[in-house]
Amino acid sequence: MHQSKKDAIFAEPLTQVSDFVFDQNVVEVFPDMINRSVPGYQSILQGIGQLTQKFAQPHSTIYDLGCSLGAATLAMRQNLSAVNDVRITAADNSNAMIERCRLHLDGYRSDVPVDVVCADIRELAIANASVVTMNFTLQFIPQDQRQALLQRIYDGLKPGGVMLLAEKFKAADPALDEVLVNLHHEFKRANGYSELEISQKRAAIENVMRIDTLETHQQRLRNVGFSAVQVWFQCYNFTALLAIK
Ligand code: GEK
Repeated sequence: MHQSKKDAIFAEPLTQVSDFVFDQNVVEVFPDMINRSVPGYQSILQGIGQLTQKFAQPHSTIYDLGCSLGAATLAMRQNLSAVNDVRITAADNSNAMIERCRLHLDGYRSDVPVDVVCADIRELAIANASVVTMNFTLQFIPQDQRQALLQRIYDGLKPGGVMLLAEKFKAADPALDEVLVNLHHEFKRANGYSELEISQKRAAIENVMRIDTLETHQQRLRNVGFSAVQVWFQCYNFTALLAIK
């Protein structure tokens, strides 16, 4: 990973906080932002690599949907070298992210081909897949479109294939949710974010990132056909699930 600049996007008071967008300013600080904001991010990437090694099938395609700078693609690619005739499609609809992602992946050697595409994942064809990763991306898809997207992923997976889904979630009980939210804010404070940064980021993200309960995620995965659904990681209100076809 290139040395990332420090995220100070919300450090100064803003008269009006606009909706969050994945633009060039965010690209410049993205690795620092996600590492200081998402508890367990590195552990989740490591687990994605391990699970990819277990579930990748020869002659199949591996997908990284909402790839940003390609961190999950890299984690998967490092664990794929021994799998025969496999390729990765990494997709994101932010052009700024995709351009930097290409540069970033070029910085590492691998025999596994990667197609980096600028596309809306709601329109991307998914076929012959053995692993589909959505690492903190479904939360940016409108809630009423999530099931249709998951259905297309399920339909595009081969039998025995896996979907790796990581999301911020909310606890069904409001009092317990507050406990988790506070733990997360303490995590951000401990990583150097100020109260102002935490509250302005929250205002910027609330219209673009809608979070579901864990139960909603699990039910939706079952609704589209996944028979085996399992949480494999959780830290505060951040979780990673695997769902096997
Ligand atoms: C990581 N997975 O580092 N189509 C394609 N991309 C989208 C869409 C869409 N409809 N909506 C949002 N995105 C990465 C981190 S970040 C998570 C993923 C975060 C993209 C968006 O442009 C951004 O790059 C990514 O989803 C979400 O493992 O910033 O919290």
